[in-house]
Amino acid sequence: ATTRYYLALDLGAESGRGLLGRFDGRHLTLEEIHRFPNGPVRLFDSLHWDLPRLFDEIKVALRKAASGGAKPEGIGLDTWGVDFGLIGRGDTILGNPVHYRDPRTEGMIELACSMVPRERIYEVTGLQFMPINTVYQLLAMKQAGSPLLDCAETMLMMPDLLGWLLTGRRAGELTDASTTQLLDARAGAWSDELCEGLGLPRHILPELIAPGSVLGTLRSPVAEETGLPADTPVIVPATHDTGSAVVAVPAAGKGPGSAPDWCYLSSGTWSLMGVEVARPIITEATYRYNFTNEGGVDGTSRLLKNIMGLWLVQECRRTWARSGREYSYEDLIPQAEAAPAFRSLVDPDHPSFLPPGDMPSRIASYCRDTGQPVPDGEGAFVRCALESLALKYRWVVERLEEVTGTPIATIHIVGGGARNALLNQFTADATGRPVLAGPVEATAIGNLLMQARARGRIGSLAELREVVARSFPVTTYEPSESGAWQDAVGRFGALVPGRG
Ligand code: LFR
Repeated sequence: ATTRYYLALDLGAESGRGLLGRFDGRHLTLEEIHRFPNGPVRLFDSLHWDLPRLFDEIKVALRKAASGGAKPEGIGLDTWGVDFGLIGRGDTILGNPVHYRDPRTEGMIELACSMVPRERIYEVTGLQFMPINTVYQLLAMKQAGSPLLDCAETMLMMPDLLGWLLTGRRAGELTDASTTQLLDARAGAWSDELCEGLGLPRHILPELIAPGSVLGTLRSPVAEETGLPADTPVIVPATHDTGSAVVAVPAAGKGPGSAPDWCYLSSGTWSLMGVEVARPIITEATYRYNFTNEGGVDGTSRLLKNIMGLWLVQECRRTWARSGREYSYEDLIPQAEAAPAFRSLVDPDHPSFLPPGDMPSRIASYCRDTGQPVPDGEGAFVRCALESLALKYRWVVERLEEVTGTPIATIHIVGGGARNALLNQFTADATGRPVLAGPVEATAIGNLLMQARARGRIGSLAELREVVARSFPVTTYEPSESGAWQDAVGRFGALVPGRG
């Protein structure tokens, strides 16, 4: 069989990678050809992404692909959601994209809901209310009288922005557009009603294109600089990383519209937990639980919830490192295992945990405020974070079942977090369901296989998932010790506010 090559550029909040995929029609193999760190850059009081450097790293990945001799028949980009850049006249980049953890969005949900009723915003978009959503970032710019908003011609989400730098074409890929909370979830089109109601410039929102489309080919300066042929197509996968990750869940044989008796948990900086459904589910209950409906491939929807995820641990590690205590996960996990069980629990999604900064002291204040002992020592903090995440997963699974009316038999954990065996076991134990962990590289795999599909090498989403199941191993964690978690489930439930 002919082997074909694809290049995935997968950018996360902590790091970015270039992965070369080799696909022989049945199996996919991966080779990481480039990796680089990512993170916020503080300028005065705001947090930015370093767009020029990110684009430069992408070009390094392209160059490495070219010098390796493989001629990819596609290049695809995916990144985290909600963040964007603005483009002005003459292809001027208007500032560096602002990081979603920047405090500018404080109070913006409340402001938006005073202009358009909260229920109406949800009814149209089906999106969970989170301060990080694009719509609140735009509203913050408008409130601040940002001169950039006045001269913007086009707003492009991060993957679209990088795709524009590669190809020169301005377009908005649908899955990432769905993270803005400006998209009409059912129509799959920008909501004129919300733009008007919130006073946001409708004209800067780009033409929308579906995942699996060809964005364009490389601009000739990019081709020359990197050594890749100028006719190399840039294909949009699900450019929202979570969308790509869910594409690559190895639920063999299950395609869109089939009963969601499995759920996914895409585990990276965030934990995104939910089910794939044939159309958005926007009900009183999903509103109350603040569940989101994000756009997927082939018209599917991801009914899910954002859970703060391993960010809690990442930010603890950064805090400790600042005081000279550098720990790897390999150091921390055994300490967490040795720490006493169920001593202190937190709701991982408490708003105080969202911004960057000293995480241990925020966890400590949460424990104090809720009458629990403050964790003593690194292991105890990590144990608290992992147990609390597992308990939140259970909370979400139960509500997903309630909303869809379908029992969830298994939990597929994909992404870097699937490496965390302790958290996987906690999740199986807390939820009483088997956990299938892997692949770790789901996002890049979904990106690569959507490119292969766009080139006609794979048929349906179900077939694509069979390729994943065939190509990458999965580790099963059976639930045990479920009894030990019962008391913690009750204590945890009391910490989660009604809206969740
Ligand atoms: C995961 C993710 C989530 C999104 C968050 C912020 O990487 O894309 O889906 O809610 O990052 O963009």
